[in-house]
Amino acid sequence: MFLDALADHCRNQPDKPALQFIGGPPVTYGDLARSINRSADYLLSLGIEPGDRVAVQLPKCLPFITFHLATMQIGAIFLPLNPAYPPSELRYFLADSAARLLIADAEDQAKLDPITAALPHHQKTAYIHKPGDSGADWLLDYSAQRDYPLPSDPDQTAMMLYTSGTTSRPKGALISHGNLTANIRSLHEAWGWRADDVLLHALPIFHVHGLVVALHGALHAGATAILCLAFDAAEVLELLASRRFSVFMGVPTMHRRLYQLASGRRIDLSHMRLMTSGSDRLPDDLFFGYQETFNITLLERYGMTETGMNLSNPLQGERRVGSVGMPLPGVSARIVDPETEASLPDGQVGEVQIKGAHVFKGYWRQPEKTAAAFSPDGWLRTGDMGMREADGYFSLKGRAKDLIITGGLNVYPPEVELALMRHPAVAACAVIGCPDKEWGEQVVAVIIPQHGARVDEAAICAFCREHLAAYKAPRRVILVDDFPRNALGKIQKAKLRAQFCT
Ligand code: MCA
Repeated sequence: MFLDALADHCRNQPDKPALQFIGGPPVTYGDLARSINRSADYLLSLGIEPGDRVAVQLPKCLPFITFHLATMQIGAIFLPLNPAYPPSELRYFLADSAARLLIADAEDQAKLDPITAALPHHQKTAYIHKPGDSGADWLLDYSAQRDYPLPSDPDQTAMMLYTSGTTSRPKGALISHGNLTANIRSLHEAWGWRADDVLLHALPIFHVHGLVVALHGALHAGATAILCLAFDAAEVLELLASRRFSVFMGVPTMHRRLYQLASGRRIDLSHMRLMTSGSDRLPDDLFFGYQETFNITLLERYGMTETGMNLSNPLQGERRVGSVGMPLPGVSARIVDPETEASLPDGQVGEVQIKGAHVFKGYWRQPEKTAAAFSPDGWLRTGDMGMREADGYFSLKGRAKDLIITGGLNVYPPEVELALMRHPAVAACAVIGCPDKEWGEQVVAVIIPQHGARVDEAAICAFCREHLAAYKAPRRVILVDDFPRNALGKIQKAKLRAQFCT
């Protein structure tokens, strides 16, 4: 499994750099093994047991990575949390997951203590001082020597990742060791990961993209990952041009910024073995702009939290503009009629459904939602619309679900609408995504104010930021007297988009 491959690299190449944060010292595979063992020893000293949830809300730093790997190593369930979550969202994730332990930045103690004090399952918050500087120095008292048996049951849950829902609060998607391993093996084969690869890692690590696809990818190959603390386009472009790297993964907003920064200059990046784009559709102009400016063809792929990666353009062969490629090794994909779930012929648009050993186990304590996620014959309903061409390439054609993707992050309108409805001046609202060149889409709130209420648009946006992570908050507020509705009284969002997304 993935952890076995990592353990082999730690044994066989202990002096090779596994990771290095920009500006920090290299962390060899031997160092990484010691840090993971110390972290595991610490977790066990607290009585953390297999199946317990260990939540981590830290910036991008070494302790995040070592606690991630150590949690999975002892059979517990790793729950990463975006540092941008405001207290109300955090409270929900910690309560719903019944996490026993939270590992967090000491700077957030005043915010976190009142939340965790009220949670019955919460045992402890381990605060790390300056997590970006100190590494895990405070763990020096714990043993780095003990060898912990690695989980051997592929069905054992390794990670829990919250995904929002179209009709409900976020759900914890349970990803097993077997899921992670199946997906990383597929990617290894399809993308030709090599031990001499050097990954430039500029993604956040609290999502599947940055944590699993990028970081696990490099570690599984015994390669080296160089990590930027945050995405700074100028820094990343300079590093990419330095010829020290072979792999880079980004979302379209990142690629857009790199492309715009080049502003017409030709910068040769053809030495890069692999540059991928995902988490949102890659616009055609960016695909061609990259070829022209950087002399490289981006490889677009398609995945989701519940599965990791599903489809990919080929490493060798045609990387087709507007296409997310073909199923990865071990992955099956089909296009079905969204009503009848009958398979559709090539060239027709329907829902994309996925099967394979990488597909998640289900949602945490939500058997009905888990059942609803699958067709009667066991295919995962992605909620994405797509089409298969006769030669096997798939392309995405919109969404069956009410979802906005901004900067590669999913925002579910009902979640924003719920927050808006808590504002006393809002009588009714509808949240839509409007196309945006930089972000892909922009969150826009269309509001009917309470009778006689004065609505301050800036205050509405600020109110949302108190209750939601900032990227979910509306960028624009539009006031209306009424909504277009269908015969059943349902708001017609397509009409709102046609009217207001100009
Ligand atoms: C930051 N802001 C955003 C977003 N990110 N607004 C909308 N959408 C966003 N995604 C806002 C901040 O709140 C802030 O607003 C302002 O933009 C600048 O914030 P900053 O932190 O400086 O932004 P940034 O560092 O420039 O971040 C942009 C980014 C980042 C680098 C594109 O969003 C990012 O790393 N996106 C990648 C997300 C990702 O990894 N997705 C994978 C999900 P203000 O100034 O008003 O406060 S996994 C997935 O989707 C599946 C599995 C898959 O297929 O990969």
